[in-house]
Amino acid sequence: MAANLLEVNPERLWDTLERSAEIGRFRDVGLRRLALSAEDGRMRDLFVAWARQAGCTVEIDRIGNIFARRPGRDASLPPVALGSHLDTQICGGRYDGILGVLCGLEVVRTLNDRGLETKRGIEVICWTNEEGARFSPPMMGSMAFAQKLTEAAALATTDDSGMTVGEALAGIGYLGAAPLGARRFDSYIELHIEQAPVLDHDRCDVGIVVGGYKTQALRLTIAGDTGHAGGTPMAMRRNALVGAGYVIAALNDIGLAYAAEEGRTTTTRIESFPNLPGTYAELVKLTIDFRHIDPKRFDAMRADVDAAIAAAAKKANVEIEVAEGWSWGTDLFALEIIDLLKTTADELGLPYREMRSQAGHDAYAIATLAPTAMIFTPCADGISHNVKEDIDLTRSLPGANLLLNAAVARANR
Ligand code: HGY
Ligand code: MN
Ligand code: MN
Repeated sequence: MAANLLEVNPERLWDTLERSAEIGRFRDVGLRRLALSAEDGRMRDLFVAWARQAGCTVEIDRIGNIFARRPGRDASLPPVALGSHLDTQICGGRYDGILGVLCGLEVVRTLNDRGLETKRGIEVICWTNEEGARFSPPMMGSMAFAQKLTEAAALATTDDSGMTVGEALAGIGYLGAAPLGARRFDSYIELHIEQAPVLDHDRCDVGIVVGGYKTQALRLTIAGDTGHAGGTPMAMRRNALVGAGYVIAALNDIGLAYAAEEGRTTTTRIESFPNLPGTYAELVKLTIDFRHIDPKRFDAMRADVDAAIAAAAKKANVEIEVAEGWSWGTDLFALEIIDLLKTTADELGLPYREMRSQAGHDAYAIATLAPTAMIFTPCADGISHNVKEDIDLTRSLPGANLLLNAAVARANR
């Protein structure tokens, strides 16, 4: 490696990851660290302590986003921002989001080791509630920061227990003072595990992400009528759960039909009322999610999804109301950052592949504010949002070193 190129400290990075995985441990190897839970609060406190020990100033904004800045020579210049999220899914893994935040911290620690000062500062960010598992929508903190979601709407969002985001933030001490979006970034580079099997199966250790799969969530309200499970003749029933069943099966068939061209469909959440033995459903709420690498084919997929919903309503003799949920993807990341990553990877002698993200990330919202791109590192068989999520540190170090050297090059340009 050329003399001026830097390397992270593998032992320290691994130790930091292992210590973070002790907070919210679930099913032994996984994590349950839902956004704004007590576990999320403890992980945030640990990250803030680490950042301060590394000489960073720390600010918290109104939605709990954490900004840990290592100052540069010229404080008038906006920093190079790194980071991701520390919250997890309910049966989450130890690396989704966390690897990106802690690789950002490792960049700071490595610069400290070498006594290197950069022209622009380096800022490591922890975005609030990327997963949207407890409070919907996903990427709440980064979208509120980018004004894609109002502060009031975000703070008023409730979880299944009725607690609001504002109450939960106050409860863990992260209802910050800094106004949303008041900070400027020179650029944003997010390192994240791929959460799909391409890099792992291709034995490639670095993905340079140029954009995302077009993604749409829909919230379906399926209305029928309840009745006696025994006495009601089949022909008289308007069972909302049957309507949901027809939608779920048809949606999966569409996903299978588009799978070869990189389409995906998923039914992610169902709520049914009364949901009791002896009777059947008068109301079902269903959340579905579909994605495609090609925006044009996405539109064809959407037409098929709409037709399937209409057919299910007819067949089950129920009404189905469709509300648009969150959507993202396709936004190309900034060519100047993509080129920086490619040039730096070449200097480091790192093979890489250009790719699109199948998952949503905070980088999508931040790409509307500053030149942005992502680095993917492999995870075992692409497993994620599952406690079996796993990485091989030696296959993650190339991405971490790419992040380090690209961030320094960008900060000193
Ligand atoms: O659904 C997503 O892609 C994100 O991980 N929440
Ligand atoms: Mn993530
Ligand atoms: Mn995730």
